[in-house]
This record gives sequence, C-alpha cells and structure tokens, in this order.
Amino acid sequence: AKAYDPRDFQDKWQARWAETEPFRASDDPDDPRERFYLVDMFPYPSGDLHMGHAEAYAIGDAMARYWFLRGKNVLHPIGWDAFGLPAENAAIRNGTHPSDWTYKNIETQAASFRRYATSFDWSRRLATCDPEYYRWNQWLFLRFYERGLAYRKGGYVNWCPKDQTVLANEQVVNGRCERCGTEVVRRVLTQWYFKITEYADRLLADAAELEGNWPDRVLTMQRNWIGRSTGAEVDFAVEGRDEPVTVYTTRPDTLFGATFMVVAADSALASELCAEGQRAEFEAYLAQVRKLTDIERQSTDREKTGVFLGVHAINPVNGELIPMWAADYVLPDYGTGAIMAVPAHDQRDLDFARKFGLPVRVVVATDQADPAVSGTATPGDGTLVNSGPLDGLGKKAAIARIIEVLDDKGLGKAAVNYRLRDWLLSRQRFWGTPIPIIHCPSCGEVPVPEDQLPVELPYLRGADLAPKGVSPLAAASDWVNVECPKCGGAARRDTDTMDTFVDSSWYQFRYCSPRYDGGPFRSEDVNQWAPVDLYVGGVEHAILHLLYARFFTKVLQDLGLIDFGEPFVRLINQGQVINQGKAMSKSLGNGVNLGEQIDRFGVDAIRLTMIFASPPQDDIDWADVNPDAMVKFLGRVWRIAADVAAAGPGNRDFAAGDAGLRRVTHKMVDEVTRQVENYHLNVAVARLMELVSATRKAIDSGPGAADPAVREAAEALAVSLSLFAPYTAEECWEALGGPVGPSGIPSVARAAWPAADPALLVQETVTCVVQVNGKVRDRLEVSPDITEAELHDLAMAATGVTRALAGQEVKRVVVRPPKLVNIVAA
Ligand code: ANZ
Ligand code: ZN
Repeated sequence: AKAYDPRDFQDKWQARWAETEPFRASDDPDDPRERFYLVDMFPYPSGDLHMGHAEAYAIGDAMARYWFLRGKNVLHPIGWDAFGLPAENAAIRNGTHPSDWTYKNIETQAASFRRYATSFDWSRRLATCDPEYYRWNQWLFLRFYERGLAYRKGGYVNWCPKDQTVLANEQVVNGRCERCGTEVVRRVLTQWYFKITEYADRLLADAAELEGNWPDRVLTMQRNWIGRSTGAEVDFAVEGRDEPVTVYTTRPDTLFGATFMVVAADSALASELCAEGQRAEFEAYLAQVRKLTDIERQSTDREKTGVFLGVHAINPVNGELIPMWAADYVLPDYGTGAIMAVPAHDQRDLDFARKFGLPVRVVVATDQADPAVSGTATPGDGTLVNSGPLDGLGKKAAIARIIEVLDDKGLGKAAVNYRLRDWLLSRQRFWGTPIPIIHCPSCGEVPVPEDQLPVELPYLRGADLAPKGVSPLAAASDWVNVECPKCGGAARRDTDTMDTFVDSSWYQFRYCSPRYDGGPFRSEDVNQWAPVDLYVGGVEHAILHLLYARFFTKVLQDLGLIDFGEPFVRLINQGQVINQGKAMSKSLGNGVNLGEQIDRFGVDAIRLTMIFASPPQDDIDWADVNPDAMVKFLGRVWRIAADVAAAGPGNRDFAAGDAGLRRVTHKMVDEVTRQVENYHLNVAVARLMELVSATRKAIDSGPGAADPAVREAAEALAVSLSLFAPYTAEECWEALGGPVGPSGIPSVARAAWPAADPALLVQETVTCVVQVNGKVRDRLEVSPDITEAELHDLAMAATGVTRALAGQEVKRVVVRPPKLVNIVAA
C-alpha cells in the first residue's frame, strides 16, 4: 500500500479551498445561524511567518474550525499591523520606500497563511498602512479631538536616542526602548496625547466583567498599570509664599510624623521655591538629575541625593516648621510632584533622612524596632502615637479621622491617584498615520476638514527617512506647507505620525465592514458581530495593546458608534515556542525555521505538534517535541480511512455496528467536544489518539473495516481531526465519501460536528464487595474507573459498614478499586 505523504495532497486542497471559500462569513441579518467572532492578533509583516505565529494561529484556527463545524456563522478574519519602524529602517538601509518592504512581506505571509491552512475569510483582509484604513485613524483622531480626548501638551517624555523618537510609557521596559533596547532619556517636548486617564475608573471597574474569561495575570497587569491608589491631598503653607504646596499621600494618618518635605528636583515648583542663597547648589544638582535615566532614578538601592531649597513649610496639624528639599526620588509627574516625608514609616524617606541628618519621629507604634536605630521603616498598621487627636486609633480609623479634620479646616481632602498617564501618541517617524491637524499662525490648531481625508503620506524614500530628531515629514516642504482651512493663510501640517497602537486599537471592528467608506465601520455590522467572542494572542500585549483597545472601545461607545463597552469577551494567551529551554534568537543560533519544518513534516504534523505539545497557554520547547510521531499518527488515521473506503461502499446505518466500538467512539466524541470547548486542545488530541487505536483494533482483530461502527469512527476521526490537521482530514473525508454538510460546500471543514449519543455514554458499573473483618457487609455499584479515595469514602459511608462497625475503632482500610474494600476494626 501507498505510504502517507502530505506532499501528495497539500497543493490539491489549497487550490480547492481557494475556489470553494469554505470560510466566508455571512453578513446576512436573516441568516439563522448564531454568530461567532474569533480574532487572532494580526501579525506585523516583519518577514515570513515564524514558529511563534505557527503556534498562535494553530490555536485560533482550531477554535474557529470547531465553531464552523458546530454550525455557527463564524467570522475569522486576518489583516496586517503594517506601520512601524522596522519597515522604515529597512527603507533607509536599502534606499527604498517602506511600503515596498511592507507589502512584499505581507504577500509572503499571506501565501504562508494559505499554506498553513488557516480558516480565514480572505475577502476581509486589511493592512493598516492602506490609505483606506488609516483614513479612519485620522477620522477617529478628529472625533477624539472634538471631545477633548486628543490634545497637545509640553512635558517630560521618554526619548529613544537611537530611534530618535518619543516612546509611550508603555514602550519603556526597565528604562529601555522596547524596540531597540537603548536606554531611554527624558526630554521636554510638545506632543499629542490621548486622554486615557479620563477612562481610568471605567477601565478598572469593567475589568471585573472580564474576570474568568481573561487570564488572571493579564487583568492583574492591567490593574497594576492603572495603579489606582487612595489617600489625601494635604496643603502645606510655605513661609514667605502665598500659595501653599499640595502633596499627595496614601498615608495622611502619618501627618504628625512628617518632618520634612521633598519636591521633585526637575519640577517647575522646585525651581520656583528655591531660595536665592541655594540657587547655585540647586542648579548644579538639577544638571545631575537631568542626566539620569529612569532606571537609575527609581532604583531603591542607589544612595539618596538631594539639596535643601532654603525654605520651610508649616505642618498644618501641629504648626511645626519643616525644611523643604529637592530630590530625584520624587517624580515630577506623579501625584503633585511633592511629598510630605515621613521617615519613620516610609523607607525612601528614612534613607533620605539618615543621609542628611533629618529627624525621624514614630507616629504609628508597632512591635518592630525603632526605625531611627534600625534603619528600617515600619510601613504597616499599628496604634497612632504622638499624633494629638489621632492617638490610640488604628491606621484605617486615623486616615478617616484626619481627612475629616483637614476637610473641616479647608486644608486637605480625600484623593485618588493613578499611575496611568495619558497616552502619548505622536511619533517623529515617517511610516505611520499623519496627524490630521494644520497649524496656522493666526488660527492655531485647525483640524483637516473631513472631505480632505485621508491626509496621505508623501512619497519619501531612502535617506530622506533617516532620523533627524524631528519627523522626516517636516522636510517634505510640498507636503507640509498648506493653506489654512479656516483663514486661507499660509500654514503647516502637523509633521508627527501616530503611534501604531492606534491602528491596532480598533481593527477588530474594521473587519466587520472592511470596505465601507462612510466611516471606520458600519455600526450595524459591528453590533451584529462584536464584541469579539474569542481573541487569541501573545501575553506581551497584556497592557499596551489590550488596554488601548479597551479604551478605544469605550470612546466608540460614548460616540454612539457601537453599543457595547468591552472589545473582547474572552482572551487566550498562547505560550511561546522556545528551543533548548531558551527563546529563539539569532545570537543563540537556536532559531527554528517554520518553512523548513513544514517542508520536512508537512503542515498538518507541525500544527498537530504545536497543539499536542502543551495546553495553549504554556511554552513549547521545540527540542522536546517529536513531529515525526505526529506524521506517524496522521498516517494511521489516513490508513483507517483508506481501509474503510476499500471495504466497499459505505453502510452508514451506524446503529447496526459493533456496540463496543460505538461506545468508545461516542465517549471520545463527547470528551473531545468538552475539551475543545474548554481550550484543552492537547487533551482533545490525546483522546483522538485513543480512538485511532480502538478503531485500528476493530479493523484488524474485531468486526472489520466494513462494519458500520468502524465507518462511524473513521468519519468522526476525520471531522474532529480537521481542527488540527486540515489536509489529512480532507483527504480522509474524501476517501470515505463523507456527506456534504448544510453549507453545500464539499469540505470536511463544513461537515457537521459528530454528536455523542447519550444512550451510548451510559457507563457500565461493577459491583464492589465491602468486607468488615473478613465478612461481606455491603455491595456497591461503582464506576469501573473509580479512584481509590472515592471508593474509600463510599465504602466507609455504606449502611452495612456503619452498622457492622457499631462504634469499633477502624484499624486499617485496604481499598482495591473497583472491586474490593477490606476494613479491619476492633
Ligand atoms: C507620606 C507617606 C507616609 C507615604 C508613609 C507613604 C508611606 P502610591 O501608592 O504609589 O500612590 N509619593 C507621592 N507622590 C510621589 C511622587 N511624585 N514621587 C515619589 N513618591 C511619591 O504611593 C503614594 C505615596 O508615594 C505617597 O504617600 C507618597 O509618600 C509617595 F508612611 O506620603 B506617602
Ligand atoms: Zn488660519
């Protein structure tokens, strides 16, 4: 007989699918099928698909195929996240236009996706660098702008000296540029922001809705990123100044222990407060601070530095004069940029106090050593002391009480703070969406009129794109210089482009009406399909992309464009594909090439290896897997189909088939169904393997290949295997002459999912004998696969046993599942 070789039929099926389009979604509102919307995070077109893609898309594809087979109207689209720096850097290197590189890579990936047999609705493909896509980024930007949700401000920004562009806080990882690893510096620049902070509370509150459907760690990361804290704002009068200085504190209860204040050295306030006599020292210190990276600044083991500002503040509760210092450990852009320092109960403040000889006063008594002596602050709960009206109270009561006191005197109030900053969205690079604003010397910021959208990128290539610290667009004078839409005078276009995270914040909605040109999407279509039922992608997007997409969804809801507030009902993060215990990388030389793996083992075996190796969320070490075993397994399935086909025209009167095999088949179908619905895809494959063994046995040493039960098993195998190994499954289905499903499309992917017959799922039971001191005292009907613990508990509770024991002490219980329990008592 011929051997299984996937190369014999991959091309054939690829051509058929291109022709029959089995995965087109229907927008027909009268289509009675329930809808299911599944989105895989779209790829960045950096080259061909790699092993990581192969894993992620194998998972998403299995789920999409499952819901197709369950008769749902599935939307499973694909597109490309096509703007961004790598294309621009390649263009500079090669003297080309970024679009050359981008569209070429998109074509390569599209071809690889087709070969990988992903069940996409190809009619909806999009690329965010298409003007007909980014036009709507601009349109949405203007809607945000009208609502005050897009604005420009000057301030400290993260600047990557290598890429010569600003980065959002989210793109700075441990003080380094997320892209190139260069240490980020802080610079003052005027930049565009989205006011995501206005949505902080909603983003936090609605995270509760996602609980159970999103991985816990993603929700935790989002919560920490938003970083809501509660406390109070307290006003401190300053000697010789009319305006008080307000601090934000999470511990207003420790106010009596505030022995000095610290202002961020690089804040406008510090420079304002600084007394003339201290000016020179302050300026010298400030110059040092400006050189620091954020990593250095926030590191806790660095020795504290600072300068006295030459002024004193007055502690509002006890009238004490306390010195004001400038230091770098207080950040200019958190809270109010100034703190009351309570060295006894805050470690940073204690380190600072010990370095500069400032007083330490305990106001919360604990059982720990005196911080002034031990050098360790006591930040926990305790009993208030040295605190006037707060004495004797615990932390919580003291916080409530002091807020009342401050409120009464008009010196403070309860306050909430967020770690979340507004989203810095402008970039000084070329390959992105131009910001649709015109700057006019007389009218100021003027939105580009809607009928002039899209503002298309000018054609720049090669060296024109080299980073210069300002956007390359600034040098394109024909493009930059325009008439002001308001007054007709000479004006200039904004030359920054948008962060590419804008593109990916709403693409999941564009898929619902991808060619629509009356808006970013047709609301009816989005409301029919979205929110996305299942979103599959990497955990590296836990905060950036997923938080931004949630924010956009809420704004779109507020704009009345959609009628829901969360974009993704359920989220799955796939693990990584690593090799020899390490992430694949050029420098380690442990990269595995997906194309080569596919050439060698075939698409199906690679997909199946990805799925079988581990649960979707776990990493896969390619050094530990064995694609050859998957090739062998697929060959066994394929031979079962061949044997059944060879046994003659099919008898599909399954009820007449062998009862034993039917039980196995239905049990496996039932299990596979449950495991797939719970995303335990690796377990589902294990069950299919059991079914293959049982079927092979039935063919070789049981009722034989012509038995209807064998055909039933072979058909069930083909259909369920199609989730993971589409080519082999099609080939088997065709050989078996399996029935065409309700769609009329002759493909196993559009057949019907096998249904488990409950009558065949009823478990047989066995009789278990329970003895006490060698005498049979009870008999139990139990499942043949009952566990030792379960059987133990059942036996001890059996009536015959309790009666026989009658107060005797149990010495020993011997459990031999499923048939015998022996109890020794005295
Ligand atoms: C007095 C105090 C006493 C504080 C105490 C803590 C413990 P989270 O939870 O992150 O919101 N703080 C406020 N603004 C700051 C800034 N711009 N830079 C650095 N630190 C700042 O932290 C709030 C606490 O961090 C505040 O409460 C303040 O110190 C400090 F026993 O005030 B606390
Ligand atoms: Zn004007």
